[in-house]
Amino acid sequence: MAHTLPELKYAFDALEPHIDAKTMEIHHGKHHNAYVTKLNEAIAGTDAENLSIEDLMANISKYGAGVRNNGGGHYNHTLFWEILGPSGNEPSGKLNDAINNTFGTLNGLKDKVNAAGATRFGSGWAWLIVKDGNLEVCSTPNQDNPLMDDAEVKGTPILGIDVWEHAYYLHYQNRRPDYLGAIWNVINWDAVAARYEAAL
Ligand code: MN3
Repeated sequence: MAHTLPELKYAFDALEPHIDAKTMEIHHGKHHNAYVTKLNEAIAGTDAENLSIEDLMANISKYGAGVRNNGGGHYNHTLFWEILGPSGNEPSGKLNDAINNTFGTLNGLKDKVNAAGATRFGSGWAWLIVKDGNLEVCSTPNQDNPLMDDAEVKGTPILGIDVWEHAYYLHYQNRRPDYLGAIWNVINWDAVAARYEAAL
């Protein structure tokens, strides 16, 4: 089964001014597209061709760096586009209760995710995951993610923030904390809540 680049459900400029249109266009059309192309090349003719992207992540230790980096890149960016959106709403329902129970407030959660992203050296991702029914914040290097069978902290990702420089450099240059501060204006919490309920 060949993997395909998912279409964005909003325009490249829909997340302005927090994420600029040029960054979105390059990030989706060039970076993510390259992960998909290289993943398909890396799995061609192997048993990995028959696995869903989630099953591939859950068995990633059996495969080489090409499958890991490009498969992780495809999974991570697919999730990223889904949990972003122009409307910038607030968490509600069960997810909101869980956030308040675990982190005190929504700002408590944001602080933890921002700290995880700001302290991830080099390139990687900051995550909100469901682990044993509870919310937890962690980060991963490169294109790794918490679904991988050899991840340091394992769980089901429900929100992921890309902290590679390609995600923010055109608009924020080296100011990763400014990007992390702004991205909360364009989180689609309905999508995060749907992922949360599915993970329970
Ligand atoms: Mn990226």
